Amino acid sequence: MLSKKSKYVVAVVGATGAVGNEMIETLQMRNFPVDTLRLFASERSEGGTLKFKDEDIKVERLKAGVFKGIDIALFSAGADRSKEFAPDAAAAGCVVVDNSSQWRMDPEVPLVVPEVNPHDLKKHKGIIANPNCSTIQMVVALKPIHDAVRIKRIVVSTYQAVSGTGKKAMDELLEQTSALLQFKDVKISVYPHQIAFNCLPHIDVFLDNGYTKEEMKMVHETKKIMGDDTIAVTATTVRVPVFRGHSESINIETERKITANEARALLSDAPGVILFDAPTKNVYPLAIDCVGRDAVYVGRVREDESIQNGLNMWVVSDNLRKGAALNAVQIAEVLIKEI
Ligand code: 25A
Ligand code: L14
Repeated sequence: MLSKKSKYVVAVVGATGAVGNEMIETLQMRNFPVDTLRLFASERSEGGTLKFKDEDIKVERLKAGVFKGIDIALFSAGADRSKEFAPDAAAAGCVVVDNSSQWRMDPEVPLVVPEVNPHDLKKHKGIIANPNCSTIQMVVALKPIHDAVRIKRIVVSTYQAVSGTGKKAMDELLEQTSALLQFKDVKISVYPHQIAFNCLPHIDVFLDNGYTKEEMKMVHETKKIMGDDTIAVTATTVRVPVFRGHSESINIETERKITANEARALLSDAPGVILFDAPTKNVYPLAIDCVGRDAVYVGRVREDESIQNGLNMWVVSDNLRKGAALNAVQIAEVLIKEI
């Protein structure tokens, strides 16, 4: 368990990946009290270095036994590595904040968005799960509305950036776009189809019910984070040719009536939210404007005229930042504040 210190030994597991890199940057930017930073990745990256506060830090290979003496480990090296190494890390006294899908629905593991359910952190037993990127930005925007008028049902469609899949997917979008503009053949490797100039209704694997795993993560994780199993959620998750920043079209049905103006007032005071909603001036959230920013941006707030109590909104955030690295660092910040 974590004990109170002025500075902590922190590890980033999967440090060379898209999310890992962002974690290092976020620790630096937020001035997290780091005593020593340890960086882990696979043998491919062993011996390389990454910068943290002008210091070159060696990348170490992740293997059994490395977590002794580490206070907090931020994991983002995929579910298999989390399954293999997080329990060992926790047993060695290290608190793990895990960005993979491995532990999220485990009843013993808190699934936390600090703006929504920080109290769930108290129950942790060494592993804390960081939710899916699309779910995080959605619950940050919907929590104040749920508290005010209770959300009965959510219908969400996502427009997700390629960086969620990692660096190789960003390279693929760039290479395919460049090839097409030069009238060359495109190479397809990361996704099952061409992503440049296209939209793929397919994120993560397909399940027996016809939904993708990404869609079902949004269903299950939303209920767990909100602490309310009665919210009905249905999702369609779509990959779009955007490098960074997930956009979401969200429709909700609420128990009690809320007007668009009342919803805007709630959202403009909500923690972690920036209301960006002046459509007559062409002001609404855009993925390209959210890159490198912390907030969840909300716009296009409208009453759903097809039902009694309904709203539509457009929600955008940087998937590598609030959707992954920032949320993980914020969890670590709450942890060290509350011991
Ligand atoms: O298993 P999952 O959950 O489905 O996750 C699959 C991938 O999704 C990303 C992450 O990719 C992960 O690998 N991911 C997972 N959760 C995510 C989330 N919540 C998420 N993305 C967004 N949100 P990534 O590229 O972002 O990060 C990969 C990191 O994990 C390290 N890693 C991989 N295997 C490891 C390992 N670390 C320890 N032990 C292992 N066995 C990986 O380090 C990276 O830091 P690396 O050293 O393997 O990668 C260094 C460079 O090599 C490139 N590369 C990746 N795969 C290959 C490769 N090069 C050659 N051949 C390959 N097969 C990478 O581009 C990287 O730059
Ligand atoms: O956190 O965009 O479960 O490919 C897995 C797939 C995050 C993003 C997760 C993607 C994700 C991801």
